[in-house]
Amino acid sequence: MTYRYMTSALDGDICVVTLDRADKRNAIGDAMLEELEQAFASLPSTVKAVVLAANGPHFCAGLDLGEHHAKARSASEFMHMCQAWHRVFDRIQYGGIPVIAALHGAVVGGGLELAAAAHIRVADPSTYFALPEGQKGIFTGGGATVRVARIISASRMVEMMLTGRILDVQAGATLGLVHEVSAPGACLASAMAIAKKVAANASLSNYAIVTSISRIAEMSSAEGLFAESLMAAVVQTGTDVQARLGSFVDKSLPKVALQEA
Ligand code: 1HE
Repeated sequence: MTYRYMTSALDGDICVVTLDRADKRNAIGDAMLEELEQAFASLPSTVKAVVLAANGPHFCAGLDLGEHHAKARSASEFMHMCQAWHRVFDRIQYGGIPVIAALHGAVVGGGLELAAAAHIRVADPSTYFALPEGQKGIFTGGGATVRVARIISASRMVEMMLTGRILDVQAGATLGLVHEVSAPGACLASAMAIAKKVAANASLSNYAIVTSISRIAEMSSAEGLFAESLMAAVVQTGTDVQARLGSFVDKSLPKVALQEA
């Protein structure tokens, strides 16, 4: 599949989806959003993890403000556009395939909303985060009030938006936006290494991890425990459970020990 604003390439059982609109800092317009949806909707069944990366000096500058200005969208047009972003980012988060984002430079506005839909975020030391919508006279519309607020807390997000505060990579790590800081220039390599490790897990376990934990976090304890037991029952009947447990029993599986990390 060829795209105008991104590339999608297979590296074994990893698919690398790369935002490729560096001249506009990977700002997301309507056409790019459609391509993003297509890229995640058309993952081959052999893919076990996705790395989401970006070309150019920044990961993503968020909504294409030039297009937004030119289109002068009505309230209902903007609502529909936001719902399209929600649909696409939901597909990324709940598609059942682990997504590892490789971040660098600006991860701002809708770029942060996109990164928040990924399951693991690896960041180059150059990475910084901001939600500058208030300064532009708009508001988040790509899911930040749900995803970013749940990661960093609603209170932190309110302060971040009111003040236009920019979080550097260390602040992002402290708040949970960054899971691993790579060596300078190595976020893609680090993300690929993590993706390979993740891809080696049982696919059904990965499916359960990426689809059920965030949803159960929104349930009551009673509902969550019930949902967990159902999910565990489904995973337990997966095809490679017996073989993997057998490797533990015959002691060929590596132990859970610090040196294995
Ligand atoms: C853009 C965009 C954009 C850059 N839409 N064209 N997002 C923001 O408020 C971020 C606005 N952008 C910036 O603050 C800066 O551009 C960056 C810090 C991201 C990058 O700075 P820099 O110096 O590397 O690049 P630049 O010179 O500012 O921009 C290069 C080009 O990219 C330039 O176009 P050119 O034709 O003049 O070369 C910029 O206009 C263009 N560009 N960012 C369109 N965002 C669902 S709601 C989501 C809400 C939001 O995401 S609001 C947007 C928040």
